[in-house]
Amino acid sequence: MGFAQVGAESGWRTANTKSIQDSAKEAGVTLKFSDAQQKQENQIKAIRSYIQQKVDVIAFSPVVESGWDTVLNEAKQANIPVVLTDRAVDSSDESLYVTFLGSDFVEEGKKAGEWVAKEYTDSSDPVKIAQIEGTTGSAPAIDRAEGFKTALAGDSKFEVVASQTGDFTRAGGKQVMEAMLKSNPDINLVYAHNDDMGLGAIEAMEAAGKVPGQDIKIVTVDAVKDGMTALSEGKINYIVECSPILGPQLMDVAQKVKAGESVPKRILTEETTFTPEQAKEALPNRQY
Ligand code: GYE
Repeated sequence: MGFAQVGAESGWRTANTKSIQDSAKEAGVTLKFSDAQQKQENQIKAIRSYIQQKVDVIAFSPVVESGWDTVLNEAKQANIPVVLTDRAVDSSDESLYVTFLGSDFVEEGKKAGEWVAKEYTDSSDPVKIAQIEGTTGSAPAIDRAEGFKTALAGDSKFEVVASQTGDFTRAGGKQVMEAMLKSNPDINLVYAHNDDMGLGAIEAMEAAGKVPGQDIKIVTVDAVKDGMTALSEGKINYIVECSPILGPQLMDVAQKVKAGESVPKRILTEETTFTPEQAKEALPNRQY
């Protein structure tokens, strides 16, 4: 298997890489692995080299949604099946990949928005929201924004006053939050598209003398260890889980595809949500 990973931008990604590498070993799959450092051109290069090496299966997590048709057609011409892992492409030609394995990001955004709606259900005051987006053009950034918006659309007291990308990194989240605190010092809530950006935002809030989780509420997506720890301490108020443990399912799918068996076109990951209390309970047994 040739696997073209996005990068090492977050705790989620590190856990995802480990899951893929460990499961390949366990399943006896020879893994060629590349890290694209969040650049599409690097992923395209890696995929082309896997085609040249005639691997049995190519799997990758597309850094952005668009611009894949050419290279995926090259894989198709070479008869190498492609498994989309974690993130989707926006291609209309579904014959370019055998399956898409990963989370429903729209649903995750909705869960975050539904929590916000519930949290402020008794208040009629305006709620000023700052959104820290994931990598521009990536499936999780697009879908998590959409789901969140949908969940809050019915109530005009919710207002997204600022929305900027933090590229899914802690440094990015911090930088964006610093700027937002200057332009919108009266925000009530931050919705960050992943834990790492939420953790960066916490640093910026504390440096500005605000108490994260109290002065400004925070909801994030992922539920990696550092995020769950901040949640258990009350610095984050709610986390929507997105599981990075895709390795075992990926190896299973790859082996079936190689054996000529059919697989479902969409394989969904099961996920939950966490309050601070639930984070405290879950943390001791959390593997990532
Ligand atoms: O939420 C974020 C990572 O694609 C689901 O990418 C993944 C996202 C995840 O950098 O932490």
